[in-house]
Amino acid sequence: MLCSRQQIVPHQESIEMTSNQKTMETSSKFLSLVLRHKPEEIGLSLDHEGWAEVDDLIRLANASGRSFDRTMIEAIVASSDKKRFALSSDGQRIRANQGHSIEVALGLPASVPPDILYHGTATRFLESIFADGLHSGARQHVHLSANPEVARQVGSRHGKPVVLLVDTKKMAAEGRVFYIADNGVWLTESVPASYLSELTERS
Ligand code: HQG
Repeated sequence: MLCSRQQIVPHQESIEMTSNQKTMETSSKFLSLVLRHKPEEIGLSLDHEGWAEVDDLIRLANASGRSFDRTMIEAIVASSDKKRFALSSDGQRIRANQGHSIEVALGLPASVPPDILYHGTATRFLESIFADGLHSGARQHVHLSANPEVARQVGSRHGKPVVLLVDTKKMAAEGRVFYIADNGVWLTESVPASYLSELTERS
């Protein structure tokens, strides 16, 4: 369900890009769209773990007017700054590593998080977050980062960034479950406000 605050913002664009980079960026956004959110946009089928057949993806993407081939897909998978996508070991299937709004079973094992993780958001969401906690909204999970700088970049996609400290040690001790995606992003169902504090110079 899309809440009013939930605008899934696609990847940030760099300021200067060559036309090749631009094509890769556009194609990567398209892959995010069909592998995380709307496979039906091109009639693609994902299995319950989120995998699509690469041959189907290429055929359907081309039928929808985009220029895709295996070389381009492999280049996007290899060059994605956030390792957004993974190919199966035989190279026949592809899926997004995380960030889905459609329900998929990523099959990630529960993992013990570091004592603290970070969540980047925008200042305009703070009041609501400290009232209701962090919710996954349109996505399947709340996304947390081990690195405050990465969290700040994630937050800046939504406005003036602010970084929240998440007391993951306490959450884990109280039985809350965490997963780490293949690209290092930490995932959890939700974060009640009592585990959150704002990262300041002093903290
Ligand atoms: C906020 C990118 C008000 C939450 C990144 C966030 C990430 C609330 C926004 C990945 C709230 C959701 C995910 C509440 C949460 N009240 N606002 N109670 N609870 N929010 O885009 O974490 O480039 O769905 O703070 O790197 O920003 O796409 O999540 O600001 O890993 O590969 O609601 O997306 O990866 O926004 O980003 P999003 P996110 P990609």
